[in-house]
Amino acid sequence: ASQTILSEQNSGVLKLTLNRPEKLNSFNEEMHLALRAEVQRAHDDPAIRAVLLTGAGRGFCAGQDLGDRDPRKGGPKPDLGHTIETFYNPLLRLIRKLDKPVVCAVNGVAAGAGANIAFACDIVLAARSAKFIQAFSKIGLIPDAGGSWSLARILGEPRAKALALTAEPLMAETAADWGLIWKAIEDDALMTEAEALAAKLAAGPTVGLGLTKRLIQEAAGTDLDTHLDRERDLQREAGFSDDYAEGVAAFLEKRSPNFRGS
Ligand code: T3D
Repeated sequence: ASQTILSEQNSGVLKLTLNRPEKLNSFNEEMHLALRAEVQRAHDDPAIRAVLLTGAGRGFCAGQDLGDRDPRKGGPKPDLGHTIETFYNPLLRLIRKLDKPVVCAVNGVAAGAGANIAFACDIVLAARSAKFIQAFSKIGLIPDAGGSWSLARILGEPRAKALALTAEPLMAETAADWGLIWKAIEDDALMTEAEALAAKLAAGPTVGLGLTKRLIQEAAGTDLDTHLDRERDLQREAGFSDDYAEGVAAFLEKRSPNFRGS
């Protein structure tokens, strides 16, 4: 197994830690492949009911490892379209398609694709000292890993353009005020809170939570009329889940539900 991703599975939560702290957890090929394999495992294994993504050391993730892109080493110019197609796009699609909640605990600086991978997760908590940087413009690139899409969609053009064109750091608290993330949290409370949240989601009605994620993601790309039909269809599916029956029974019996994720 790769040491670039630390993987722990506990009570339905798959905790994944980006683990190249000396390079601020920037992505080399090994880490790309290891992270994708772990998210795929979350997809395939019914015992996994939530994912928690974080970083080792003082940073969350500094995007692509630029040491692997050193132009001074000579050779042809790299085909970055190929690496996006091979690594970042499949990862982004996998996170968005995973019918289970993905919590991201941004423990420190998140730059380039590192910031945009965080924004693709479902619930993002960040340490108050963490900052988000669209570092791409500093090296002549465009925001990838879904960044130009999520920033424009969440923030609108004025803020999206300013962040992307200037690469100015955005502090966690402002990111929360702007709706880019869920919450900024005191640094020393981040992991406790993120783990509690992931555990709570993993003990939840997994079918209903997955369908909820799907519906909310679909909403921006559809009209209300079409979307009302989707809500009907997915509510039908949720209503057939065992966890719905358990949720209603528990309510009527005035006790806590015991959701099994089916
Ligand atoms: O190539 C493709 O496949 C296309 C896809 C691109 C996706 C992208 O993500 S492009 C954007 C790549 N990322 C960046 O441009 C960010 C580069 N890093 C930084 O700007 C800064 O490191 C930070 C603002 C993130 C943090 O600054 P600071 O001062 O807190 O830390 P530092 O001293 O710069 O970094 C600490 C160490 O991590 C340092 O190594 P050293 O000197 O102690 O041996 C630094 O070189 C290393 N590091 C940080 N980021 C990267 C990195 N090494 C390789 N690649 C990095 N991206």
